[in-house]
Amino acid sequence: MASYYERTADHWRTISYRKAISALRQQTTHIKTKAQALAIQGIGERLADKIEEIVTTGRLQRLENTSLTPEDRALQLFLSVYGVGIAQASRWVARGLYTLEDLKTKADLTRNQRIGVERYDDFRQRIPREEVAAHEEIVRQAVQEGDPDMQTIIAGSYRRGAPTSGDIDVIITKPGATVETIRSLVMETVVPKLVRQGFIKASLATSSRNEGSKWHGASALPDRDVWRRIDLLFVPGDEIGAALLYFTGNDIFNRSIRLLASKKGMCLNQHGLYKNVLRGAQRVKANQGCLVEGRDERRIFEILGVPWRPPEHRNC
Ligand code: DCT
Ligand code: MG
Repeated sequence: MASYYERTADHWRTISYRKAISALRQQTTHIKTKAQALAIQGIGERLADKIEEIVTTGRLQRLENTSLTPEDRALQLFLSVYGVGIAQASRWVARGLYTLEDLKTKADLTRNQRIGVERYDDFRQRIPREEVAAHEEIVRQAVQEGDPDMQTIIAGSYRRGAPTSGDIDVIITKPGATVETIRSLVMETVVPKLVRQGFIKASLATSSRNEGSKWHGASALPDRDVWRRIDLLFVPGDEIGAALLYFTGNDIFNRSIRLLASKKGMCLNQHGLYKNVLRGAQRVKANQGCLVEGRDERRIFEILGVPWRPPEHRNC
C-alpha cells in the first residue's frame, strides 16, 4: 500500500504506512490481532484492521482493488517509469495506452521518458551494495584526476547500510570549494570523460529547483549492460555536514529532524542549520535566519539537542 500511495503521489498516506511498517518492524513479538496492532504508537484503527486482515487471510482486499481494472494497472505501470508523474500517466491512460510498447510507439515521450521506457527493467532492479561502491570508485578516479583534493562520498540508502539501493547518490566535495568550482569540474571535465570511457550512458535533465547543484544520469560498469541511476551532488566544503545529513536521509527521518529544527525556531536544509528564523502564519518563513552550522554533521545534532544517530539508525 505504501508504494501504491507513493506512486500515486499521496504523500500523507505514504508516510503513515511507512511509519506503521517501521513501528511493526521494531516489535519483538508477532502482532496477530487488531487490538495488539492498535496498542502500537503510529497505528490507528484502519491500519489495525488491515493488519488483522493480512494476518487472518494472508491478503489485503484494498491492495488487490488498486489493480482491479486494466486502467489501474496501466497507470501504475506508467508511474513506475523514470521521469513520469501522475498527470502525464493519467493522460496516457485516458488516451487508451496500456503498455510500455504503447508508450514507445504511440506517445510523445520526452528524452528522459524515452530512456526511462527503454531502460525500464534496468532501473527497476535494486543495485547490490558492492556495485554501488564500484560506480563510486570510477567517479572518484575521474574526479581526482581533475583535482586530487576533491572527494566523493556515497550518501542515500548506501550510507544507511542498505544491502541494495534504488539508485547511486554520490556527493562530490572539497574543503573550501564553492558549488561553482565543483560544478564546472564535474560538468566540463568529469562527465565528458566518463561519457568517453563509456561509463556514463545518459545525462538526464536536472530540475531547475536544484539551481545546478546536481547532475542526474545513468551509468554502467565496464562489460555490463545494466544501466543504473546515478546522481552526482555538488556540495561546497562549508555545507558538507548539512548535505551529508540531508542526502543520507531517509526522507522520513529528514522530515522529522527538520520539523524539530523548525519547532526550535531554527531551519535545517541541505545547506545548513540556521537560527533566528522568523515565521509567520502556518510556519511560513519570513527570513532566512543566520547560519549556525553547515560543516559538521555531528554539531548539527548537538545544536538541535538530539543524540547522535549513526546513518544505519536513520531508517525510519
Ligand atoms: N530525500 C528527502 N526527501 C525526498 C527524497 C529524498 O529528504 N522526498 C533525501 C533523503 C535520501 C536522499 O535524499 C536520497 O534520496 P533517494 O535516492 O530517493 O533515496 P534513498 O534513501 O537513497 O533510497 P534508494 O535506495 O531508493 O535510492
Ligand atoms: Mg538513493
